[in-house]
Amino acid sequence: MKLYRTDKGFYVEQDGRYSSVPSDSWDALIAQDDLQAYLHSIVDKGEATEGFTSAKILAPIVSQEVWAAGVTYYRSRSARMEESKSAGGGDFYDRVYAAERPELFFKATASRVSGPGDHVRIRSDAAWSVPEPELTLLINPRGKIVGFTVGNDMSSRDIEGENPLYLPQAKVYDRSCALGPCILIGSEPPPTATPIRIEILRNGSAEFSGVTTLAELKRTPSTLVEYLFRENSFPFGAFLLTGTGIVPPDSFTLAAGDRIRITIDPIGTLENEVVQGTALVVEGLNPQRSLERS
Ligand code: DO4
Ligand code: MG
Repeated sequence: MKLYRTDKGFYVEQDGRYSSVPSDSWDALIAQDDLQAYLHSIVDKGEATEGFTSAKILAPIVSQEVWAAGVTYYRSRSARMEESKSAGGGDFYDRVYAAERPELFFKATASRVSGPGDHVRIRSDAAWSVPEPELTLLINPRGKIVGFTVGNDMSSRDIEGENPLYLPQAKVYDRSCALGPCILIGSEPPPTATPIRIEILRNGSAEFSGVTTLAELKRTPSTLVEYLFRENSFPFGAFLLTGTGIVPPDSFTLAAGDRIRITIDPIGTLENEVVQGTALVVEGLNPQRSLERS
């Protein structure tokens, strides 16, 4: 069962049938005690809705904070150790990969998040930018995983590699995160054999493609959530990106115009075009954007 946030309201999909969800508040909807049972009761009514096909799908976020886990795949550990070697940071990544406590960092507020079909941005002061395709958890205010979506943790590798203390600048900026296209409702993650795929198209042809599976994820989603909610409350719930297992070769950097497609089959495909420059900063800060559908 999938939940969509659109410019025409919220829709739930099951077996190809879409039903409208009679709620005005995304925040209240996803905080419901038994979201899954509630949505099932709507789907069971069988009121498939044609409106969905003409609706614009929005990022599935209103007031939630977005956090991310890092170095949860061996590939990420090795890539970070290499990029930060000359800054003396390599050892940190190895240690956090092996440690009991995971790396968790603040990633984005809703105004910095792009939905399906929106632009994502690369920083103008970065020379080495990559997308990071990540299974993303939706956690309700009581710390329970209520669904899953696809996340893109856009990152500036030269900035984070220069000094690990620059991580927030490498990770948090306008449109540095994309989420969507929907929330796959449930508390159990997809099977470990599930592939996470990325394809980056430049001028229409594949510039890079990669695949990993959830079997490579070193930590369980529930352990990551347990650490995130330690000493921290999230009145509107939170998204947690679970880390990347795909890192393009060091010769690769994103360019304006690239199209990034990330697919996690039971959820869907998140596609965004890359832009660089300041014009979108203004659009990204437009408060109307977050009022499109609260
Ligand atoms: O520690 C740097 C960030 C790691 C990260 O974002 C990832 O592994 O996905
Ligand atoms: Mg990441």
